[in-house]
Amino acid sequence: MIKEEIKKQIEDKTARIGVIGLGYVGLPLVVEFASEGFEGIGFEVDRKKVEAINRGESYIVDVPSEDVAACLESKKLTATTDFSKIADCDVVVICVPTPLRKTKDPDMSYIIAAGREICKYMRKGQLVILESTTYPGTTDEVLQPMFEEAGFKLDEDFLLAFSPERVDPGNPQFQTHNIPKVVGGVSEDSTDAASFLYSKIVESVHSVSSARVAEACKLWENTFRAINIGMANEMAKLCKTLGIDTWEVVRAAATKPFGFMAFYPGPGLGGHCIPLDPHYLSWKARQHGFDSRFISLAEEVNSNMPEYVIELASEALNDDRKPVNGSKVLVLGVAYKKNIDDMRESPALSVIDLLRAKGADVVYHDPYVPEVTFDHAYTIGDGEPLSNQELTDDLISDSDCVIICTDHSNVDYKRVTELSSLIIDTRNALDEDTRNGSKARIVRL
Ligand code: SAJ
Repeated sequence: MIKEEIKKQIEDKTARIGVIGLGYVGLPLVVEFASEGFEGIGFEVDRKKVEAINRGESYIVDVPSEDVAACLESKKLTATTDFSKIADCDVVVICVPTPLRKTKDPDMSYIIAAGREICKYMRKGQLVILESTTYPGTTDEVLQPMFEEAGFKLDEDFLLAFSPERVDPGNPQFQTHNIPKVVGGVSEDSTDAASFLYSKIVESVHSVSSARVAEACKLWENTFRAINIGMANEMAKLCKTLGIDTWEVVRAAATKPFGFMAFYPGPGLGGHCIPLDPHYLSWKARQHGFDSRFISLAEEVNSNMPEYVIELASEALNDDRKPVNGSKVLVLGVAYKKNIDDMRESPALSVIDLLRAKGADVVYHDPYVPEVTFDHAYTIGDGEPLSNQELTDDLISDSDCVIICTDHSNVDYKRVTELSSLIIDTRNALDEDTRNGSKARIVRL
């Protein structure tokens, strides 16, 4: 059985660690292993990423270039597009994307492609770990049969486990080493070896009984967020109906020191995880005839928020005897959440598209996002790209309505309230003093 041999290589750090996919998950991971004295080999299909790493440059916010350079210096890190080097690795960790198809079904193509590359170069004695977020059953139903069909026997020739990534890009407090790692193997030996490996780079490892438990754990974590954000969004509509300040209610509820976790309403659900991960769970559930209604309801509520924002803007412009059609609207902040430049699934894209479909003349200002493009398959407006406009006095005062979609910290909101006539604040970006001193009419979620 190969478990003891692999654990010995891990103990004396002769184990060569291959990481497939050098994005916001894979690059921090391979650098963490290399920094701990393991030889790390990064596999990427994107040659530009490989060349950057081999020049000692990082393209991931949480990985300083100095760390990459130091690992190169110590000859503990190389990046390559040559997947045949998988044969040299004792451990192979898969960190590839798991997007959704347009039909909201899981797109497993990246995991399958990585599995096929491993099959080509696999040899006896390797530990394979999947980190990409995916539905429960992927590791033992998709990857394990691939390796067995290639002639390898579990526990005798290879070990296989799942360990969810928990990277929170830009989070200064939690980085790879101090985020507890959940690990579940398709066999006891696999769980044991994979847990031992991660114990060398992470302060706390939580082993579970199977890969499916580990896969389900990750989806539970992120579905929890999507559903609670959905509840916050529904509460915002309910409070407005009752004439109650939503934000004041949440702030008050958050004083409860136990049994409550604050979530806040917003213009919708953005990012590369939360809008997508629950669909991996509900898709798998449907294969077994189970309808996960909370996931569907959260999706319905969250994906309706851009329309709700447009309703608020339309009603407010109507009060000024202005149709949306022909109105000048300034969207403030388009990234999917504050103080980052990431646009993936950003609800601001839907807000802009819906405004354009109603004939509004839309511009945006976002200090982090130089340009916005639209996927024509999804747009109902004209879908033309937009570029960031400087936040000049004229840009603000010329707008019939300002919609704050993302509450970046480095925007002078006081000036916006002094120069604009109508503001729709979807993020509670305007504090009480700013609101009280405002010349503009302010409508909040
Ligand atoms: N959002 C709300 N209201 C909230 C919280 C979030 O509308 O109360 C919106 C955000 O504006 C954003 C979307 O939901 O558009 C997702 O926000 P997020 O805070 O969940 O941010 P993400 O997508 O960066 O989530 C990541 C996740 N990390 C991983 O999946 C590894 C998530 O598990 C983390 O909990 C989250 O970061 C975090 O805590 O910041």
